[in-house]
Amino acid sequence: MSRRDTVTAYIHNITFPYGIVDSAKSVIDSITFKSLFKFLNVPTGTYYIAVKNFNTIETWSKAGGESLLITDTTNYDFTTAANKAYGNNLKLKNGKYCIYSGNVNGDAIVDASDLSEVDNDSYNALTGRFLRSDVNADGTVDAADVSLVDNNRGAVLNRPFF
Ligand SMILES: [Ca+2]
Ligand SMILES: [Ca+2]
Repeated sequence: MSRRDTVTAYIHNITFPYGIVDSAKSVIDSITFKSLFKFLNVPTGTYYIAVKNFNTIETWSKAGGESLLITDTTNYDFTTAANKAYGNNLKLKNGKYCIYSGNVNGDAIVDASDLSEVDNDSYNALTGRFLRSDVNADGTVDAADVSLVDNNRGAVLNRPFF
């Protein structure tokens, strides 16, 4: 991660239709890769945790769900193993399992439409903070971003239902 970034975490029921029980936004630290989310409406139980950032693939926690206690803090670390995400939907990079970036249009897949948007913005040499096509978050949309989206092409949302 090259900067702190806002992530939304959703708590989903473990059974069909996997409805959202609660959600919270927080900022992931670029050094520790940690963030604290406060959920005020989640009874003790087993849930899926889904996380989404503005240009990543939404990523769900491992199959079977996670036990959350109403009275306590639960730590969930996606970075330690591929199977921390539902369907092993993580990419190993520099020793950490990472959420796929490059989903600049915020749908469920990294594909040609994302690539096309980044390619256009790269051609126009867009600069600025928090541009969704600036996938590596360095403030400029250029060939490095195009390459990153191209590498992640085919990454898809993976969850217990479709
Ligand atoms: Ca997309
Ligand atoms: Ca960039």
